[in-house]
Amino acid sequence: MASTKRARDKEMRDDLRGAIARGELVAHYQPIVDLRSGALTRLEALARWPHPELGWVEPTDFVRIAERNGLISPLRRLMRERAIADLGPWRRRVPWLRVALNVSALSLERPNFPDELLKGLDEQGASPDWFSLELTESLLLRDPDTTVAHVRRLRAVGVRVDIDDFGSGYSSLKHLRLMRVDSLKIDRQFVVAAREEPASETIVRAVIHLCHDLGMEAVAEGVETQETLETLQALGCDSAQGFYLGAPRPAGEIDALLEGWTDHARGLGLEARRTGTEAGGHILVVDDEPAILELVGDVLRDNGYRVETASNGLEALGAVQSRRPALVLLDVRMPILDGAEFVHELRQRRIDVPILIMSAGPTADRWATMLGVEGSVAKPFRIADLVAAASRFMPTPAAVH
Ligand code: G
Ligand code: MN
Repeated sequence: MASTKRARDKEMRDDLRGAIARGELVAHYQPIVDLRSGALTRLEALARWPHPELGWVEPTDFVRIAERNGLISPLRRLMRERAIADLGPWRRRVPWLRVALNVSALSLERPNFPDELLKGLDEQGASPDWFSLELTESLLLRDPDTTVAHVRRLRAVGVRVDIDDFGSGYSSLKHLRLMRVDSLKIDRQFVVAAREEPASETIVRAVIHLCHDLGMEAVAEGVETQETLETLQALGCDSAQGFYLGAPRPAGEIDALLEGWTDHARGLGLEARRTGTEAGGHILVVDDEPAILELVGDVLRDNGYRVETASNGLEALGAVQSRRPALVLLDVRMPILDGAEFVHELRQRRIDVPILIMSAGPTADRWATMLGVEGSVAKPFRIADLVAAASRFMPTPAAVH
């Protein structure tokens, strides 16, 4: 028996080695969706191996073989090169789109991992903000110091780092104490069961809170029904992925997916905004803190202004594209797309709107200068200051009766 298994393993290993060398592995892509705006934010690249006898082989069946036989590095490289080549044209349509690559902790802790990744991007004319890495915990962190240093370095240059399958396997709370990441992907076993099983719902709710309290985004995987989607929205989950939102599909089908995305998202009951340039004569307030949105919104409305709100840069981008505001009041630190990225995206689209940075104390002015925007309002501000700032850009409208 054992020898048969060994022979089979050896055969698989040789087949895999050949397939990688010949570039036969392909990537399928699955959408990750922002639940507030309905925007498609990332595509997870999932390796698929078309085996001549076995049909499509899933990563769970070949990544382990690759890891044990020194094939993981060439496999990762092949997937990365594929993903960059595929993503380039897609980003022309959806400029914030990133591709998510799965990386095991074992790969990440290799000494040359960040250099190799960044050099690879550079060679293909891509930049770090094209990417997110999904850390899978197929092994315990053997060398936490190196892993932490690599995560920090990659995030500092703009690569997103997310923890995959959170709550299962070896992914643990300890890692969150060790390092900052962008999001936790809540393992699908909890998401699938959340509707029926109170314990799972409690776990999902708690992980969402944990994410928000640590300044991270919560992502749910394995969304298979409308009911689950609604539960996640009610719990304040930021993003989601799953067969219901979109199954993994070959690169050749992604253009059509992007093309029809707005209608698709609307069909799911998500508010994907259409683009347009209708002038709004209103103020757009952007902050991830609901209390600030409420307060600033109330003050401005009391002073006769019309107000729209958005809770991150991505939502704000959608809002600006559908109804051009007369002024944007912009927070800097926000999940998904922060204030600086929002300004950058506006410039790329040649959209010119006056912006005032809302940020704590002296940093507000520094941010405004650095981003080259009209000015700032330092938090905490007095109501009179806020109204005075707004009236510099929009004449005070008649008070609302
Ligand atoms: O753990 P990770 O998220 O990397 O796993 C990705 C795998 O999960 C893919 O192989 C994909 O086909 C599968 N998958 C994607 N969406 C769903 C879903 O909604 N339900 C289930 N059961 N599997 C999914
Ligand atoms: Mn993943």
